[in-house]
Amino acid sequence: MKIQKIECFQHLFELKQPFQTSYGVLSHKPVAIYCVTDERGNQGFGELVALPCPDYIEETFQTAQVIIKRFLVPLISNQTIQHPKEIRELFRAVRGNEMAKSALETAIWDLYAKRLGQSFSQLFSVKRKKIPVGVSIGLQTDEHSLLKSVEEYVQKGYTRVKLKIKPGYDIRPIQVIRKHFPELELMVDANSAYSFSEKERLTELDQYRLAMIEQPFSASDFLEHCELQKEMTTKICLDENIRSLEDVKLAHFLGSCGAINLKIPRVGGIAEALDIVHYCQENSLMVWLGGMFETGIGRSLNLSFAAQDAFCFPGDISASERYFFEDSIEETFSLENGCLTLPKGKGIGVHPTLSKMNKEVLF
Ligand code: OSB
Ligand code: MG
Repeated sequence: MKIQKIECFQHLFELKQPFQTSYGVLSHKPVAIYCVTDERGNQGFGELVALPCPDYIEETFQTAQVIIKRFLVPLISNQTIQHPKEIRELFRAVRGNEMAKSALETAIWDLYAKRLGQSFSQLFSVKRKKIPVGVSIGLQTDEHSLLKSVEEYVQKGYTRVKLKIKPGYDIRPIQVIRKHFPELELMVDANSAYSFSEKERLTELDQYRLAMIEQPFSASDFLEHCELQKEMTTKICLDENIRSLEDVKLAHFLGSCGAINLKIPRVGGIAEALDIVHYCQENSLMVWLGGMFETGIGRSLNLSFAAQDAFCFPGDISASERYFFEDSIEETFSLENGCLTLPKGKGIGVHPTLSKMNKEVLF
């Protein structure tokens, strides 16, 4: 197929409730949907999920847009490709910037699947029609709102709860949740908020039957995570650290974690994500699918991807109603018995609603 046109559709999505993590509050999320068109007029769509500030990883919404426009688009304009896996090679000259790469790479996978007349489920050899999902809860101001929030999501049917923590907001909230929800599948995510000297706070969490502790230390550290994992039964899960299969191999070799939070955009796209899933399966390393407050385009991809057999732990894939007042697609994904149902159409399987968005033709 030949890449004949690339457009960008932008919109600022307001969150229903501001989301607070150890690094800041998010009340609005700028989103860009990239549309890639081939010589037959087929279109593929990919979502840029980067956040406004460089406080999760280095990339931001704006830096990713510059990288896409100035460096990535010229690498694929007018190119003829046989398979979307070639995109990773074409992009190799650009270092890092995985979320920028993923926005285009996932769009080209969508385009490829549509040309073949296949859904992503077919392309990823997925047999499941629905998958159980979990929810990620931001830092809460007090115990009452924390419990109310957990209660609400449990009642809606979410099968696993992830609580954001930071030093000083960790042991107590977990005690409170455990007291009221002794059987809940519960985990925490620190988004690199801890230093090694604070590791006793983390080892103390070992007694609360948490499914895992996500990313306590810095995003480039493998050694301190390894030290901590040696001292704990609870699995350490790496998120920010993992940008490629190489990172997964290093973490596994050193014993820095017992689980990987895989996000397609954080590893540069579907080709790398598939390699990671394969490696984790071969090496019995737990892998599950994380989220980036996606709108519908990104969410539908996540759903099809997380339905692969390798994923046995509920992903951070919320129902459509959870985050935003509006969406980037016509369809809505609703919770039924703790599960979301996979999209059925070709490629990402949903219909983008781009008419209200700001359009820019990049090529
Ligand atoms: O650390 O997993 C994270 C959202 C944005 C950036 C980083 C993270 C998150 C979440 C929410 O935890 C996941 C989601 O529901 O999309
Ligand atoms: Mg995380």
